[in-house]
Amino acid sequence: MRPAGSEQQAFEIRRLSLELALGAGTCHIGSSLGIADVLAVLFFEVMPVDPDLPGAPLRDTFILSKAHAGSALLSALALRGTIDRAQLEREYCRDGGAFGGHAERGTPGVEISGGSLGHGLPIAVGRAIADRLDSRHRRTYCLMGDGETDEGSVWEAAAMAGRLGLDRLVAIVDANGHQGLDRKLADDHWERLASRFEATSWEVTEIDGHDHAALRHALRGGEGRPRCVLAHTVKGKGLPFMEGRFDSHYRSLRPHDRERALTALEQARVAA
Ligand SMILES: Cc1ncc(C[n+]2csc(CCOP(=O)(O)OP(=O)(O)O)c2C)c(N)n1
Ligand SMILES: [Mg+2]
Repeated sequence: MRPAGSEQQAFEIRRLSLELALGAGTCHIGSSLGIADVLAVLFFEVMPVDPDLPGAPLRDTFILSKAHAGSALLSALALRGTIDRAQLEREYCRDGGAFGGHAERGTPGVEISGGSLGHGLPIAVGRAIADRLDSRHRRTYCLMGDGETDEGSVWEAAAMAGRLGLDRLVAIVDANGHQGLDRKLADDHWERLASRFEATSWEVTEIDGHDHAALRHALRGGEGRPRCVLAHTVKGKGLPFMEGRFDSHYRSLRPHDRERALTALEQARVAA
């Protein structure tokens, strides 16, 4: 069956991320493919972006803390019309181009210059506090890697958000069990991670991060407390020869990989 709605957009995010990786010969492709469903539901259903007013003050805010997956965010923004797709395809990771491998502030729709992990949540908490003080009723979403939650700054920010009951803040943890090139998390990691958020007064919901109905429901936010969405994903999702593999983290795709990769992506979609 042909996917529709946000499922179709997730496929398009994957395909464009792949095109960017092929064009540039570089990219954290596994990390980008894994979060395509989260971004599709956020950008096309939960948190619409006005293409004419990318910086409008009343829209919800999305912060990609794991900025090495920037190609997925840039793809979502291009598909949403916030940035120019042709320019993105031409200039992504090219000398003198407007778009680097990590998403950077200055690009419409990109809120922070990331790269150094552990900074997105503290910034998101600051945003949520400012919104509360200024009576702005928008949500702030922050997407982090599971490995990233090893950073102490994440927990300082989480403790403050919990204490202040920032209920318009939603942290999404991309729970793929991979932390870069060679570490897989222990089986009881998720229980311990959830307990840690709960201990700082967050509401935690654990879902399949590729299930759009579950994402739709979870991403609408919590009541009275900040919400953490533990979204279980597969690194490299959508490209069977990359799924769950460590080397999908930073894999250079070359022009001769093009047909195999795009065909595999299409076939995996038809099979889903
Ligand atoms: C503070 C910091 N330490 C190390 C790195 C190098 N680094 C880039 S991606 C990555 C893996 C992070 O794992 P995770 O957050 O789970 O993201 P995933 O690889 O699963 O997308 C690391 C260690 C970094 N960018 N920032
Ligand atoms: Mg990870």
